[in-house]
This record gives sequence, C-alpha cells and structure tokens, in this order.
Amino acid sequence: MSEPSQAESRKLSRRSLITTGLAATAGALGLGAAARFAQSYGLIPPDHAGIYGLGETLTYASQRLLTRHSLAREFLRSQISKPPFRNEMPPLNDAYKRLQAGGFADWKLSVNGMVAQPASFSLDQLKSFPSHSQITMLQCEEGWSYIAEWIGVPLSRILESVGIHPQARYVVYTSIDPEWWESIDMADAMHPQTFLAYGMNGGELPLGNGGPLRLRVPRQLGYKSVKFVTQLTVTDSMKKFGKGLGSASPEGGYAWYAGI
Ligand SMILES: Nc1nc2c(c(=O)[nH]1)N[C@H]1C(S)=C(S)[C@@H](COP(=O)(O)O)O[C@H]1N2
Ligand SMILES: [Mo]
Repeated sequence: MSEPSQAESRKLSRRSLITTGLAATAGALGLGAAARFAQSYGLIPPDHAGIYGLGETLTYASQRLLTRHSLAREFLRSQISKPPFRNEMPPLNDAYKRLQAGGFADWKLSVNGMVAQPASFSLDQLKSFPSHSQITMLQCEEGWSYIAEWIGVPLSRILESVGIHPQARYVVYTSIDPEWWESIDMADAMHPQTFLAYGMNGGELPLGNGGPLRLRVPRQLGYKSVKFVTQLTVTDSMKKFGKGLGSASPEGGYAWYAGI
C-alpha cells in the first residue's frame, strides 16, 4: 500500500486528535464537557436535547469522525434473502391507492428547500438517470434483517441536479404516509450508497418494501429507509420540522442517528 499523502495524514491526525479529545474529555470531565467539545466541531445531532442526548452526541460525533467515508458491507448475489422480508404495514391511504390505480404514472418526488432550482421528478425521470445497484443488508432495530439488491439513483445525483446551497446541512424526506419522515446529514445524503431505490432484486420495488420509491440508507438502521418517498427538503436546521428533533423517530424514543 502506498503512503498516505501529507494532506491525508494531516486530516487523519486531526481526526484522531478530535476523537481522542472527545474520549479524553468524556473520561476526565464527564459527558457534558465532551458534548460541549463536540459542539465546537459542529458534531451535535438534532435530537441532542432528549433523555439520551449526551450519549447520542458522543455516538454521532465519534461515528462522523471515524466512519464518514466508510462503506456499508456489500454482499454477493447468492447471499440475497429469499423471499425479501418486509415488516408489517398498516393499510395504505387513499392518496397512495389513487396513484397505484394509475400505475404510479403520476407519482412525483418534489425536491425543495435550500436548492438553486426546486424540481419535481416522475419515476420515469428518475429512471432516466444512470441506474446503480447495491446488494446490502437492511437491519431493523427489532433485530431482524435481510439482504437484497437495490436498484435506483444515488441521492447525491438528484441533489447535484437541483444544486444545493453551501449552507445545507440536512436532507429531510417525507413519505406519502405523513407519519413517516426522517432526515440525514449531508455526509449520508451525498454518500455513494444512499439511494432513491425504485427496483429490487432485478424487478420493480414491491409495494411491501416501499414501492414505487423509497430511500435506502444502508449505513443506518431500517427505519431511516423510509418507504413511499414523495418529498425531499434541503435545510440548514431541523428546528422547523416536527418537534425539531430531526425526524419522527426521536419523537417516539428512537435515536435520530441510527448508524450501524
Ligand atoms: N413509510 C414507511 N417507511 C418505513 C416503515 C413504515 O412502516 N412505513 N418501516 C420502517 C422500518 S422500522 C423498517 S425496519 C424498514 C423495513 O423495510 P422492509 O419492509 O423493506 O423490510 O422500513 C422502514 N420504513
Ligand atoms: Mo424497523
């Protein structure tokens, strides 16, 4: 292996310095001081004020420093789970059923917020971008998991096409089912494995798995992979969304950052 360049090793040593600093601060001065340390480096997750806020801050901060560029494990085609699992879902709403009756021809993904050109994409338009695939595991917080091939367009490609403002920090994504919404930071939004997925295992994405369109965030737990996605909003702050905790999950006691 070649030696890391000077810039790279400088970046690495700065990163390990901050991580060591976080751990040392947590050890010597307690979690509160470590959280203040993380804040000075912009490493505070939106749900930091919750009961587990300090723990969430340390988890998010150290994950971001150590693994921001790491890849979720990819599997072989022979390892795909048959059949693909899906969790139980309440009956879908009328808005969904209407679109389904039309073969999803009128399904739209709108992209707005801190973007140069707000836009709206049909499924056909999304499919006209070069398609990518990944064989990754979806892991539910309840302990089960499955491996599938996901086909779609990297979220970064769509964000680049609308032009995101430099101050953007999060992408909020909403389902046609208003109870399901999440957000991720820009590191995960621009990550090459974060997909808008419209296909699975060589075919269309089944309804049970979120068809016609879901977000796939393989570096986080299953609940971040919201099904039936209809809207993306780019923002610099999560304060104005829901209770301001980053997504529906922390409102129900789950962590906003669900890195695995
Ligand atoms: N709209 C919507 N998205 C959702 C859910 C849901 O019930 N509704 N469940 C989440 C949870 S908790 C998990 S673990 C995964 C499950 O994905 P699967 O059904 O493809 O296994 O979807 C996530 N996205
Ligand atoms: Mo889940």
